[in-house]
Amino acid sequence: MSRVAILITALFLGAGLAFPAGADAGKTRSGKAEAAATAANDTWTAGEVLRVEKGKGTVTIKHGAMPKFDMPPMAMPYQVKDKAVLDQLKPGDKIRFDVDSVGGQFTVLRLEKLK
Ligand SMILES: [Cu+2]
Repeated sequence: MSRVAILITALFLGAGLAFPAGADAGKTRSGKAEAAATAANDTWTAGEVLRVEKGKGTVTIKHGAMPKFDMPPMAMPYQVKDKAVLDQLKPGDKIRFDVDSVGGQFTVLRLEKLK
């Protein structure tokens, strides 16, 4: 799942760079607008739960690239805004999640399990 997302992102970036400004300006503009809209609307990142620490209120997630924060694929612990979510997670769960910086800490705002 995460590899597919990375591949799609790479394709968008590649397509944006492949068209030089000039002769095909119209095509370039629409292509870039489309890529930008996709990036802006889709802030979900695919990942897998590695560890749940209710005491700390964190979940450690192995995740794909997160363009929003210039994050490469990695595994790291995240704070969770809604601690009740931690009760529904276990290591190995495939998820998608959305992160924002809250008080200087990367915090999971939304999280969904994938089947
Ligand atoms: Cu990360």
